[in-house]
Amino acid sequence: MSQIGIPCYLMRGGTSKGPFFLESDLPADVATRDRVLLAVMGSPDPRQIDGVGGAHPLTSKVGIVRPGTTPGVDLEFLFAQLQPDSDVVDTTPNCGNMLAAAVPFAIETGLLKAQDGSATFRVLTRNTGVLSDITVTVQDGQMVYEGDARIDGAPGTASPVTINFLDTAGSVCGSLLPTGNVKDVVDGVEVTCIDNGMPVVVMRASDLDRTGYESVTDLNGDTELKARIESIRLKAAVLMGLGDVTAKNFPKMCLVAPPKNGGCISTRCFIPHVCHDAVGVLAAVTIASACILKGSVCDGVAEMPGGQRMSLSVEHPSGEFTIDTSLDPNDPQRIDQAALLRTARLLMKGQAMVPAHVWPGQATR
Ligand code: NQM
Repeated sequence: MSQIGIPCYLMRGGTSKGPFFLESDLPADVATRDRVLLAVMGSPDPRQIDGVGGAHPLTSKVGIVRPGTTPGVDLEFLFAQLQPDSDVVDTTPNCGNMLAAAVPFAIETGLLKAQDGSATFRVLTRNTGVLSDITVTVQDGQMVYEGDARIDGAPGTASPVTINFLDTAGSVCGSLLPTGNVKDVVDGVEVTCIDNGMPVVVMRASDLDRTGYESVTDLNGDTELKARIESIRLKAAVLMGLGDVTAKNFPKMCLVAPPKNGGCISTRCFIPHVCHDAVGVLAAVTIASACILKGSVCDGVAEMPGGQRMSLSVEHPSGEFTIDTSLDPNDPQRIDQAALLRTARLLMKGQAMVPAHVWPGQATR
């Protein structure tokens, strides 16, 4: 007694993981829903010891799914970013990694039905209105998880989940270059403020007296660098029209350096206060977009293959992330479609238990 059980599927999506819920299983009232999500994850607490969160931003994520509500949309996904040590539930940014688990979750729960073979669904990310076509493999009506696809940042191989993003420019900020400039100077550092699915402030690592090849551990311990980056972030966000982002999870802050392993650029991304072990999906799409723009801080740093369709490999601390881009024929400096490979897996299913007081009026079990 005195606990409420909520149907819940723990999913890995790309290089993130977290609980997934049907929207209809959560409180309709947003304030109550957020209290429930905080209780599920065990936030705020740096170890999230009283919840299922993994004490890291990449494992403090929640997926909320419902059927499509407009013609042509099969599924709707809402992403919630929580943090180990804060009580904020942020549904303003996208997450392409958690998105990779949305269709597998929907097949698991019977929300989507598919013929055997390769199945593609159109998914709306409600956080920003971004549409994507997501392809998975189905056998005997069940999601196939085993396969040969490999993504850096997740061990082993699995069945591919391909995501084709259709319209990412200005997802949160309203335009690709929200300051109106391809380059700005903040705190004496040249930056490119850009949003092609994720608001990102791109900076040359060398302009901050770093190589851009430092380890995640070294960067997370570099308090002087983190303080400079946070100062730039707060000011750049105002220029980007995002206002006071003290409690927001964007813009992400990305240090770039010339590629080292045959890719187009090397990255170290702060999300925004912890260095990512890899790189976010839409952050990578956005950084790749900055590489395409003449005059951005990536110009002269990135090594670009050229052509109207480019495979851009974004190097990160645990490998690389390839994005197959197709450029807008009317503006060859813009990506109009970005396709990429992820994998996902159902890790556990059952009920998430929360103390009864966080959801007043709901029956306990
Ligand atoms: O940029 C981390 C992740 C992400 C977000 C973050 C993401 C994206 O790796 O689309 O996937 O930037 O906080 O899951």
